[in-house]
Amino acid sequence: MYAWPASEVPALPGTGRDLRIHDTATGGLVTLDPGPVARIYVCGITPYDATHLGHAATYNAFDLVQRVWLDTKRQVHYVQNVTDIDDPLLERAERDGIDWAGLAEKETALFREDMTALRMLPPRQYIGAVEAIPGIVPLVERLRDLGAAYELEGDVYFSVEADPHFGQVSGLDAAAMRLLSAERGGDPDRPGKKNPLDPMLWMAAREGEPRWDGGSLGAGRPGWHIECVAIALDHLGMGFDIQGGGSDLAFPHHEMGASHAQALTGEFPFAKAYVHAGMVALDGQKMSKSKGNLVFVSALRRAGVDPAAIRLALLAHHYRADWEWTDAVLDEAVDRLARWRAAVSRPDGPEAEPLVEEVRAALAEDLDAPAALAAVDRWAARQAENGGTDERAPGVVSRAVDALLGVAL
Ligand code: 5CA
Ligand code: ZN
Repeated sequence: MYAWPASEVPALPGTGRDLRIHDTATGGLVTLDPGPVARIYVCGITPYDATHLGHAATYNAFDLVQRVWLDTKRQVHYVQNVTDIDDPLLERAERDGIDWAGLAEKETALFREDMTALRMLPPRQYIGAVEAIPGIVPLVERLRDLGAAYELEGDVYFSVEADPHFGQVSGLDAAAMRLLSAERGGDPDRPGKKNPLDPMLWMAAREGEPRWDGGSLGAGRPGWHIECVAIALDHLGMGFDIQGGGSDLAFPHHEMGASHAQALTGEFPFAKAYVHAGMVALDGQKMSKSKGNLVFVSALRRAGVDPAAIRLALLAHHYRADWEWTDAVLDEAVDRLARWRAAVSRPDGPEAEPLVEEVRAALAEDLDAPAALAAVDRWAARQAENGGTDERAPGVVSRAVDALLGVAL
């Protein structure tokens, strides 16, 4: 699939800082030491509805990761998927009496527009589950040949016991895993499974559902976790720097993905860090397509909200926090954008280099965007109160806000 156009990332004076970031697997901050090309995989949308602010907040976090890396003069190899075949998509298409593939295409197109408007950097590879199927089938066959997968009434399951490191991403106990598995697409109560937690790798064709050639697996469609593993291994290989997504993906999705890959290759780890963004809520509940309590990025844009203000609203919250979207959050972001734009539109101002260093330091320490915003606020306040004499300052600030925060002033 094609992704979306990249906005330019201006180069900044001085040098960027190495990222320290929270890793779910170790439960603490890790200093990543990527090579000249940092590698990141971020789980993409399941395109059965429009992009909401929860999605946007999660993609914003990983966009910041890229911006910190780019500031250290590294290249970034970023891969993202689109789960363009899965149960929720089929269920929504059935409910609305529309074609599942057309629905996926339409919502993916809208996602691209939202990402472009929000100035999110595009992935180098943007891969749909459907187009990944020819690569998924041999992986499932190999897992089966290794004894890490088994058949149950034509479906193929992964055996979680096949990976000695299973459980290390989420650190959850078996009871907690079982509960989450039932909530998040698993089938722990299906009779005949070796372990209730075992996830499906390949689902045999069901009456009336789309199906693909599965070679020796028979016709069917892929499970969810193996989709991301196939795409990540194909483009990034083992031991890439960050596997990213919202905190609802830590278990089972990222846990199972890591185990699939580790069982397939005999190598450890799948990713050096598992990074998870907090959940955005509306009216006290996690924003989710299944609950329908959503604020869509596209709806705000249609209502005339500047995408830069939407982005500032996201940046005002630490990526790991769970937070609530309210009108006040957006109003505050609109005010902040106006203050910043006024501050950089003057011909001179207070010295900018110390501010650039503050923003760099804040982001390098577990992506502390609220601290970065506070630093820019202080510069803008000094500009409003006393002004300054540095003629380069407004330009430097506006380039730094663009390069490091993705906000065009
Ligand atoms: N296609 C899979 C990943 S392979 C999927 O989870 N799709 S999704 O559309 O449900 O979610 C896309 C991303 O947005 C995931 O990283 C998910 O964790 C994140 N996300 C979903 N809801 C929220 C929310 N309310 N707040 C923050 N992030 C969210
Ligand atoms: Zn995924």
